[in-house]
Order: sequence, then structure tokens, then C-alpha cells
Amino acid sequence: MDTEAEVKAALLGVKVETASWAYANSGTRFKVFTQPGVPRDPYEKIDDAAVVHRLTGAAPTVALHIPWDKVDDYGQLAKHARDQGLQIGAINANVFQDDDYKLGSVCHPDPAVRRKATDHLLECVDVMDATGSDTLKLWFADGTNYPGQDSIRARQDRLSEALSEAYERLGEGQRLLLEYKLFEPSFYTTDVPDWGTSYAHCLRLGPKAQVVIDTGHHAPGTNIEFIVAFLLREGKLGGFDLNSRFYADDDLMVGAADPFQLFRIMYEIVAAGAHRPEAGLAFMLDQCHNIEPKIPAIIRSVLTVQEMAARAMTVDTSALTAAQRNGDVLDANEIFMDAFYSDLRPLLAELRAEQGFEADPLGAYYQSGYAEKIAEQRVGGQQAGWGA
Ligand code: AOS
Ligand code: ZN
Ligand code: ZN
Repeated sequence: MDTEAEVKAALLGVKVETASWAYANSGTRFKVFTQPGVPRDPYEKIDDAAVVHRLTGAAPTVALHIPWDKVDDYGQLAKHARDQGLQIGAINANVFQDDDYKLGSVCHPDPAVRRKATDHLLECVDVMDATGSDTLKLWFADGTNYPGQDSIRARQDRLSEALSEAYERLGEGQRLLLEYKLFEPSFYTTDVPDWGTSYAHCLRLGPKAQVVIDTGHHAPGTNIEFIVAFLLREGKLGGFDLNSRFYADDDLMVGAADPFQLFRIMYEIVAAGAHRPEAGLAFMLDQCHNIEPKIPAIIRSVLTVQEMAARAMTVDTSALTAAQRNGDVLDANEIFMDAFYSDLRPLLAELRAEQGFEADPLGAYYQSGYAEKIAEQRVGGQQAGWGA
């Protein structure tokens, strides 16, 4: 993509999905530092998500998490979102915070526990039906802590059984995204530890099952963009949980630790044409802002995703292809790095202003008085559940 106009047009298709839990209190197992003004219920989480979208113009959907966002009337919650220009995005199941799930959920040795966990997955599809969501996002904390604790293979059979039941429950236009995580909270095995495991289960399930890459879920040094390129080529990449990590699944602002890695990931997406809305790739934020103010941190993350996507769109692909074909290693790398070094924040500010949004969303947020208003109005903010 060469011209500014082409980059701007392509950027309009790159939308970020914020996470309801990122607006609420969160923390680590050591401490949850509560913040003034955090939402007291899912409706207020949606209010905050709407502020991010109104300022940036790039965050039109918000992911829910059940039971953290449990309400009596999900249709009413979805209407509340629509009334503010938002849609409900992925519905995240939670089968990791109930006492019954100590030895796992869908992989648990006790069939009664597996039934309970699978029923929760089906409940999440009911929530999808009620909210108009098209995406069921599944992350399993299931695993074991000691060799011999359980059968590795039997746990895969149990997982496959539960996934099949959830998959069969999906309606028209709905899909299942299976997220992997190499570590935590189990210490010896994790039942969906890597992209290969997720990919194999998604292949077995069918075309409505795809992999979710959480950028914080790999061993240090993993080449994530390779996984992105491979899964895109197989048509099995459903989307991302974007965040940043320095040492584990830190869930920090995306790009904060390694913007170059985010650029390389976005390059593979743009090179495959998967940045286009019709590709259906979900750019979800899965972040927890434990010490920093939440809404500004989420705005920063949305802007960073756009910035790295824009830079990826400016790679001179014809020159790069020629250099690659000729084996000009340094030329090819220099062309790639040229795009990474370009600062496209002015172009993005211009695009936002042209679209009627804030050229400087963060500055506009600070001047809006919204933070002061919610701090005054909302007392006793809800805890997301992380670090609970
Ligand atoms: C947990 O580490 C995973 O990243 C989950 O994807 C995420 O936090 C979850 O979707 C919320 O339950
Ligand atoms: Zn995640
Ligand atoms: Zn995570």
C-alpha cells in the first residue's frame, strides 16, 4: 500500500475490541489496588467502553465475560451497548474460578464436574444468542500439577467431547475461538498449552472453530508472527488477545514491552490481507490495568494497535518482494525496518479528525472531566475477578 489515502482507507477497517474486565478493578494474587470510579456493574463497563469508542472511533465492540458480566437480561445489556454505538463482541466463558474446578473443568476426572463446565459453555452460547454476539471465546485453565496426577490423553478426550458439544450448539454465523496458554495456573501440564493443540482441536471441530493467539501466552522468545502466518495460511486464525508482557502473562498495554513484535505481527496480517473486515480477524484487547488508570490505558492500546497496523501497511511490498527474490538480505531488512521506523501518529490523528473523532483521544479524555465524574458518582467499583 503506497498512498496515504490507501493506508487511511485500510485503517478504517481495523477495529479493536475492548474487554469489559479491563475497565474494572483487577490485580495480582498479591494485591488488587482498587481505583476510584471503576464500574459497579456491566452497564457501567459498557459506558466506559463507549467513551473509548467515541474518542477513538476504532473500538466499536466490547467483549463480555461470564459470570463477571452476568445480568438478568442480556438483551437489555446489548441494547444499552447499541444505544451508545457499541456492539457486544466475544462472550468469554469462565470455568476457572469455581471451587469445583480445582482439578480442571471440561478435563476434570469427575463426569459431574465436566457436565457442569460444559453446561456453562452452552450457557455462554445462550448469551451470544441474546446479545447478538457471534463469537464464543474459550480459555481453559485446565491442567495438572504433578506427573501421574491424571492421564494426559484422557484429558484430551474429555476436552474434545466438551468442545464438540459446544461447537454443535453454535448457531448460524457463530464461531468458537479456542485460546491456548503455555503456563499458569497449572504447573506440570496445561490441557491447551500451545497453538498446535488448539489448531488440532479446531481442525477436528470444523470450519467454525479457530485459534485465538494471546500475545502473552508463549515462552519468552517465541516467534509469534510465525504462528500468525501459519494459521492465516490455514484459515484457522480467529483473532488475538492483544497485550504486552515483560515476563509472563502480564496483560499490560499492548506494544508497551515490544512494539516491534506487534509491528511484525501486523505485517503478517496485512501481507495476508487479513486486516480487512471481511477476513473476520478479531483484534481483542485482553489486558488488566492494575496500577494505571484504566480508560486512558485502553485508549493508548487502541491507538498503538492502529499505529503498528498503519506502519505495516506502509511496507514497500514491491521493493521488498524484489529484494527477497534477489536474495538481497540487507535491502529486504532495510525496507522492512524503514516502515517500522515511520511515525504515523500524525496520519492517524488526521484520519480521526476527518472521520469526526478526536485527533488526540487521550488529551480529549483528560479534558472531558469523565474521570472526575465517575470517581464522584461511582462508589464501590466492581472487581473484574482477576486477582480476586
Ligand atoms: C487468561 O490468561 C486468558 O488470557 C483469557 O483469555 C482471558 O483472560 C479471559 O478471556 C478472561 O477470562
Ligand atoms: Zn487471553
Ligand atoms: Zn492471558
